[in-house]
Amino acid sequence: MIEMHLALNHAKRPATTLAVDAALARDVIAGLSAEQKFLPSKWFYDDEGSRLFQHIMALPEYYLTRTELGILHNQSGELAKWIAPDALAVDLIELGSGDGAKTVSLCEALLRQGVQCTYHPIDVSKHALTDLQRRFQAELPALPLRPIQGDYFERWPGTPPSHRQVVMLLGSNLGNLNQKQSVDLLSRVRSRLLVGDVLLLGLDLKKDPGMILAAYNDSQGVTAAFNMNLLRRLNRELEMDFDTEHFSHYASYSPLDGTARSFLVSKRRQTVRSRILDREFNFVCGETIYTEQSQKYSTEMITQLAVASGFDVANVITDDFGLYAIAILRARTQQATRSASPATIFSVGWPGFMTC
Ligand code: AVJ
Repeated sequence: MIEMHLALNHAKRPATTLAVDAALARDVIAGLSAEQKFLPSKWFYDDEGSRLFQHIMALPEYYLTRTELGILHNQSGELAKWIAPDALAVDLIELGSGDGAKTVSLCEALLRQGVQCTYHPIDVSKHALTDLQRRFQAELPALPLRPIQGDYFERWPGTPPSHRQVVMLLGSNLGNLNQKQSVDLLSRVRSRLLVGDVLLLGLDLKKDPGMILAAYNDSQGVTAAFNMNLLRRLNRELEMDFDTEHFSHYASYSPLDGTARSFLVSKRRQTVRSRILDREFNFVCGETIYTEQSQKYSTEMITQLAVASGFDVANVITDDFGLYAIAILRARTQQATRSASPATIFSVGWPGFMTC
């Protein structure tokens, strides 16, 4: 149905027609037609969105990035011991490596401890991988580097069974997924691993709710601009007519479920159209679009997530203030995960909310 609409509208157009991302079109139609409107947060990251996120990471209120970097830097020796507990050679596979800035000190520590290690950074951004290659060439030329551009699971590196695979998913990126999506992703990772292989997860922890809320509602309004940029993207890529003056940013954090949520709020009753989609969407005054969830975890939740996905928690390493964690999970034998049904797994303050 959707493809037909797109094709028809394209046929009517002159040669200057926009290249429409069919997945974006589908997500927008589904999300803006829902009873509670929503848009998946993965669409934040066009060029401008990526630039704004770089800015967010440097904000005083956004403690996540610098705290994680601190753990990777200050506790790299300790982390290295968990990554390479035996004499096996290590294949370090990073999902969403970006430019590799945060992983250098960890790799350095591995080499320092005499671990035979190959680094396989995977990222969708070619640009980020080029920066990564330059950085590692300059700072750690001795490390064998095998960058992979594309989708994690399509491009998963083949490594010898005699090697220990160590997968890293950092940056609190898992937090954007709801509990089912998280278990699905970690289970897919688990399916690529052998018993004893390791998964390192960078996760934000539950803490003072005011501190968390401030991280998603910064005083300079950069997070608001980041959220609002999604509407600008839809205007450009789907020829929509959102007037960003008539929407505002709203962030919430609930200590009950540990979920920070971002919304765009319609400041008035209005109708937004897309010529390309041949649709219009009505908003009443105060109606919200749910654009992002950022999960905060307790140690119990980390354990539940691990167990539900076929892992054991080997250790949880935090900064001195307990703000942020790098959880070290170990792939365990599969049958231990078959007992509980997903509905009963998350008994500790993590009720199932809608997909976003
Ligand atoms: C990139 C998903 C970790 O959820 O904290 C930052 C994105 N959104 N401010 C997060 C984000 C608003 C970020 N992650």
